[in-house]
Amino acid sequence: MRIESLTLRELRMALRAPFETSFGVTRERRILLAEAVADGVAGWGEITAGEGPFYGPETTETAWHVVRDFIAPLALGKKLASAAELAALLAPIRGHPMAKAGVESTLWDIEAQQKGLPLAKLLGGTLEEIPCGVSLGIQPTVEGLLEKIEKELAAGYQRIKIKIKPGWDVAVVSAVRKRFPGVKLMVDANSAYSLRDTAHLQQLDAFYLMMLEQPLAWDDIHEHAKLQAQLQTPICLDESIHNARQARAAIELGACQIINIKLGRVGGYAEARRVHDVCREHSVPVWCGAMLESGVGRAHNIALSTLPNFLLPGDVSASRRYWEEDIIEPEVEVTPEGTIRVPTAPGLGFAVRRERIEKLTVRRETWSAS
Ligand code: OSB
Ligand code: MG
Repeated sequence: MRIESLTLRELRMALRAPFETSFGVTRERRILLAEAVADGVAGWGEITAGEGPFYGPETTETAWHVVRDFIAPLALGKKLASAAELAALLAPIRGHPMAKAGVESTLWDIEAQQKGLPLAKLLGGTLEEIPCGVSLGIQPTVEGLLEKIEKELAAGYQRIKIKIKPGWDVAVVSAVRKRFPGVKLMVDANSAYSLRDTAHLQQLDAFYLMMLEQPLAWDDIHEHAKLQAQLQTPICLDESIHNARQARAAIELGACQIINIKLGRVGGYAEARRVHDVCREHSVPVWCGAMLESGVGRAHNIALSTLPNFLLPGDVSASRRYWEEDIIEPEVEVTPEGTIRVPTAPGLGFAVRRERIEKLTVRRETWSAS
């Protein structure tokens, strides 16, 4: 495939409800969509960088800069045998995995369309339905959180993840456990704690959680190993894992027992599959994390979640939990059993609603091969 053009768009999309984590509150997303054209076929991807550098170092603005000034010049006009080859072309760029992944994923969509395959099949996915959980932000009150959980369970979701931070942790988890003793439950700290909190975090062991996600620093592996040695609850790493090498280090050091894979955080499908494979070799289960994506990123998350070692319910859930109206058709829906059926049409398997995208676009730039 020869990459003829690349278009980047910024859309403003208001969330139906604010989403609060230990690092801040999000009310409106600045969604970045990448559209590439290769051999006359258009493919879509989403750059999942946040509005600010609070989950990871990338932002909407850094991603725009890196795509315009470095990724587009390296990719345009290049002839590739497959989408999997793009990562090597982009390797001279250090970091900026979300910017790279957003562009890389457009080529996987194109290759899947060219081969007449659903993206999941092109990736080597085996699941026809993926198990779904929800991620619930920090709420104004415990009672409000319990009501939200009740509603998500009634919708069928298979596991509940709650965001925690100092002051919203042990007592909240205790209340949730009391009300929902049998539910698959986990917590995500988004790096809100330090090793000094070890005794405090040990209290979570009483609630038989599936896992504690990213308790310590966003760039740490070593201290997570020290904490895991003193904790019964399995640690899951999110922020700290950017590639297969780091995944191997974390597993071999005993820093985690589970890994959350996000397409953006690891720089695209090529690396996501390598992280997946390293985990599988070590019998470490993975699940698909999410970043409040629009339908485009959501569709990619569904495809990724079909790989065989995605053994735990992920954070990929229905469009309507986030948006009044999504930008794909059909919207992502969840079955009463708490699963998403993987589309069987070639490529992403969802149609991109161009007229709606145009309406929401606040900035657009196109670069073409000469
Ligand atoms: O840590 O998984 C996270 C959202 C933004 C940034 C980081 C995270 C999250 C979520 C939300 O947990 C997952 C979702 O529902 O999209
Ligand atoms: Mg997380």
